[in-house]
Amino acid sequence: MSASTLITVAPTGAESSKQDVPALPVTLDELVAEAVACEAAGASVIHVHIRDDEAKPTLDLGRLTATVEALRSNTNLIVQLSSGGAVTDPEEHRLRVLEAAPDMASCTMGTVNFGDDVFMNRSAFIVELHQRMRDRRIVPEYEIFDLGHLVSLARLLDKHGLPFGGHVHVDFVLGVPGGAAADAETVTAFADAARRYLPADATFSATGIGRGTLPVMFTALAAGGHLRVGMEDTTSYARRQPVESNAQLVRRASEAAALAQRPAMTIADARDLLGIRS
Ligand code: KMH
Ligand code: ZN
Repeated sequence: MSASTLITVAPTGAESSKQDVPALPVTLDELVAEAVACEAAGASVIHVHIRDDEAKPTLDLGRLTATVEALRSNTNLIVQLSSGGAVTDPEEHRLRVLEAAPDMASCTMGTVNFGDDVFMNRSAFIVELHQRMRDRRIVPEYEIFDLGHLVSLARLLDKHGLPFGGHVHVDFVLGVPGGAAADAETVTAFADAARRYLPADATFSATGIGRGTLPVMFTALAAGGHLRVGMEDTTSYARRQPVESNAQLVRRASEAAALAQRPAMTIADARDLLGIRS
């Protein structure tokens, strides 16, 4: 078990609107300010979705490149761009995200119902993403929304080899309506499956959407996993108490990790763990 806890912050996502969630960082300035505060609170990775001038999700390459540069010049965080985007984004736009040269990018391991929508991830698309990331020396974080996605990842690694950096890190995204549940039993079952199917040194983080946030966080810590927190997944801090900022969620995760005797990982250790070359 890792002696410390990797904390990833996912500050924005593609699903919530600024009208519904006024604290959501949607401009570059808001994102950078949140990133600085989250780094100070113990985050080492930032999972990034960006918005356009109307605060709508976008995969505009110029904006993504400027975002990577701004995060690099204002923080030491490991910058992970979402290649998932929004459910409406076409595959070629999602592949083009890699041209913004992040340290990491997400790679979702299968199609999943997403509320009334479908988050489409064809096998051929996943292989293309995995290979292009390796060619561009980008470290993937494999997103696991359901148990079969772990089995698909094992098959991908078997047929197409390890990712750039040689380390396999997955993130259990639990509680999407259409995917696996955000509860303690699911974290435990997925952690067991990861041990069974993935390389022995593979690591996992977990995030629970909405009400599943706390059970998933505490179970992931107990099971030796790492944490993802942020307003992409969680917009209520407690009952009838909206989240004030992403740093508030990172602070809570850091406190929980310290209580579990696995304090927040330094960014240098996170780079070593994930196989990210500076
Ligand atoms: N917004 C979801 C459709 C990712 O970032 O890679 C996809 C998602 C996963 O959030
Ligand atoms: Zn995302």
